[in-house]
Amino acid sequence: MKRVLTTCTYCGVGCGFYLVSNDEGQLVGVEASREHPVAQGQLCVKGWNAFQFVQHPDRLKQPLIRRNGQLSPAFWDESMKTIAGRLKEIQRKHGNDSIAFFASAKTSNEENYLMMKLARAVFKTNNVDHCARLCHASTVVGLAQMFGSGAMTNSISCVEQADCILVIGSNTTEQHPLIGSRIVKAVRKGAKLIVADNRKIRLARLAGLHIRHRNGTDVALLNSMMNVIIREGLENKEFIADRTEKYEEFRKVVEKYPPEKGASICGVTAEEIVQAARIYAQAKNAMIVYSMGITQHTHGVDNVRSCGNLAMLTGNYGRPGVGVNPLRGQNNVQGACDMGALPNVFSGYQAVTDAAIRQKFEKAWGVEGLPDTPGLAVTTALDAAAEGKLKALYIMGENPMMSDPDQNHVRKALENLEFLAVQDIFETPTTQLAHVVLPATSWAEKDGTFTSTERRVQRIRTAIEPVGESRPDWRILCDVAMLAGYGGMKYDSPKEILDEVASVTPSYGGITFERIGQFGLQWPCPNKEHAGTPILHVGKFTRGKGVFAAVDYRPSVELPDDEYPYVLSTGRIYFHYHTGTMTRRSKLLDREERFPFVEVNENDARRLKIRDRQWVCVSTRRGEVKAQARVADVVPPGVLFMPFHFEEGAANVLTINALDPEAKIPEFKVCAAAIRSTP
Ligand SMILES: Nc1nc2c(c(=O)[nH]1)N[C@H]1C(S)=C(S)[C@@H](COP(=O)(O)OP(=O)(O)OC[C@H]3O[C@@H](n4cnc5c(=O)[nH]c(N)nc54)[C@H](O)[C@@H]3O)O[C@H]1N2
Ligand SMILES: Nc1nc2c(c(=O)[nH]1)N[C@H]1C(S)=C(S)[C@@H](COP(=O)(O)OP(=O)(O)OC[C@H]3O[C@@H](n4cnc5c(=O)[nH]c(N)nc54)[C@H](O)[C@@H]3O)O[C@H]1N2
Ligand code: SF4
Ligand SMILES: [Mo]
Repeated sequence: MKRVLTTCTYCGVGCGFYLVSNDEGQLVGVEASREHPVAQGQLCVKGWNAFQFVQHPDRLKQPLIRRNGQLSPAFWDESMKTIAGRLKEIQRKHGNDSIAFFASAKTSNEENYLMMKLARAVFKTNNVDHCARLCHASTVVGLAQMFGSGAMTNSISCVEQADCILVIGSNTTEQHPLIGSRIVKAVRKGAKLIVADNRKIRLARLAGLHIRHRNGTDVALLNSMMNVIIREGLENKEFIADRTEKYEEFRKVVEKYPPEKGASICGVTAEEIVQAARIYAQAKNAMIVYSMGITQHTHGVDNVRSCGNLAMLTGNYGRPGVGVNPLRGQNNVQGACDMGALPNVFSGYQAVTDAAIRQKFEKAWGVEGLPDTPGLAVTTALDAAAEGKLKALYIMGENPMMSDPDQNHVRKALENLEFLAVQDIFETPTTQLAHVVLPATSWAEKDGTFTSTERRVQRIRTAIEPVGESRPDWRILCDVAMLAGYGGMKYDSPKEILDEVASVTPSYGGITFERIGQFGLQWPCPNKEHAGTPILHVGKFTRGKGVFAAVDYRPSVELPDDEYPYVLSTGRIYFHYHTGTMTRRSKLLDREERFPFVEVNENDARRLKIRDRQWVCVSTRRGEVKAQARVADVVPPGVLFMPFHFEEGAANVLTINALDPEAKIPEFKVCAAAIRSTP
């Protein structure tokens, strides 16, 4: 048996464990690491089963090229030449910005860095983005403006040092299980827990206060809480005076939200709001934990700002057990953002609009004329494709047919492209529309680094040989660059790539394979002597002073009416991961949840004569899907909840392609829907 220490490929908690393989090179299991600072010898069910999909017979084993309408096996050589050739041709014909690149939060930092380098240095476009757009784009925009950094302010270990934890729009025990278990531990030790989420998630049962406000009303809720805090003199006047600016403008807006007003917008009682405000503001150390319930709205950035405001108002920054903690979702979504797989920044959030920064990258990469205007995002690139303005798309490790809103719109967009290349480990509804499909190796077959939600940069290590003819994403990207005529992307290993990242990225300046060692380093880590940074904004915000934001409540764009009387909210469950490509190919996980389902409140179900486990039809203005009803009191009356893991009952057939104006994140959490039983 061989044991290789690596990092979990599923969520952003970033647990470390050993992958175990036998003499035949077959992965046979996972062994926990007691020494790992986050996992501490534990894992969730996805971690324990993370080896199962890797050598699944369905793995893509050779490239595919579309011939006479059919995808058929091809040689690497021909496939790579086709990709480089077609992209160059389309660039010549339609201009640099007719091509877009989707990087991947499932792949390594090194691979994301190369994808953004390929887009910018070789094809001279800023059209590069990844699934953070569908996830924490609101966080990256909102928190960066207020504090100068869009990452989690504190570390996972801080959870146990908090006296009060406000969990708002995060189903932590299912989606970030090893953070969820720390919250449970903290509560057992006496921390006060407030859950603001209208679903009865597991943490809600443990909470001293469970606020079940209407989806999409968080700004009103938080403004009202802050109204109470100011009214009762519970704000931290010293912190406000010393460390913040624009307080007065903010206070004027908050004054408009007495708890009675918040209560009527949110559908809760004023008393609950007052109680929440007091519990949070009176705690010595209060921590906010949030995720998709906050970000995935057309007012996602405003929601994020409200969370930032609440923590500033009470001085909860810059020490253990406090802060604003957006739990980043994918294993490496923090890293993909850090690496600049975003349309407006190079690695380390260095703006493409800054001439000095562009010059630095031009010199480092040996190129001229790096593009200076922000490019298209995942969502706006698909819109551009649907309108015929975008002509080619190169996707590495994303499945937009399943993960972007309004599947019919996405299909139309992808079918409209002159050229689509997709690099994945399995066939997906997205690869099915491609002109060329490339088989990538999975995380178990390559070296590199992932950055977890607490900014911890950790190693992944090769445990087994590549499956079939698959190749690591980083090698594929280097070859595309070379075939497209660029000589500046030749590397022998991911280690060399990370060294280049460190040389151009201040926050990663001191991060190397050697220094990461067994347990990683938390950025900012500016130089080789620096020990990393577990807590941000100590003594001073990254940008200097923290800026309060004056935000007003704006309703979601599509609210229930007579025809579509329910609010449909979408999300995820413990046993499955995203578009299901990996978890649905893991025996144990697949056995737990096999069918698409929709949660319905028991009162609604009674009225509609829908029984538990009965098949129903859920419809919106975009389309309809069949799913099993889960009748319980998890969702409140008037709300339906569907996970988006199931291809045969895809939630994103139903969702609305409405975007936050600043972050361009879709409103995955609210649209109007109808439900009926199927004959
Ligand atoms: N098992 C599993 N774990 C995962 C993933 C997975 O697919 N499966 N995906 C990973 C990724 S990429 C991400 S981004 C995270 C996401 O992790 P989470 O954000 O925790 O997951 P979601 O289920 O999308 O939504 C969380 C909660 O938001 C609530 N919510 C919906 N609308 C609102 C609202 O308007 N206000 C408030 N306050 N709450 C609302 C929902 O009721 C839900 O309970 O999970 C990561 N971990
Ligand atoms: N309705 C609804 N839709 C949502 C959400 C929601 O809450 N509701 N949440 C959104 C969020 S937060 C997110 S993060 C997105 C996720 O959206 P996606 O990123 O599109 O979803 P994944 O299933 O994680 O897709 C990753 C793809 O990468 C492949 N892959 C895995 N490892 C590798 C590798 O090493 N190399 C390569 N090349 N490929 C690899 C997988 O097989 C899979 O096809 O979904 C979004 N969509
Ligand atoms: S909590 Fe997240 S990182 Fe840890 S084992 Fe589970 S899925 Fe993997
Ligand atoms: Mo995500």
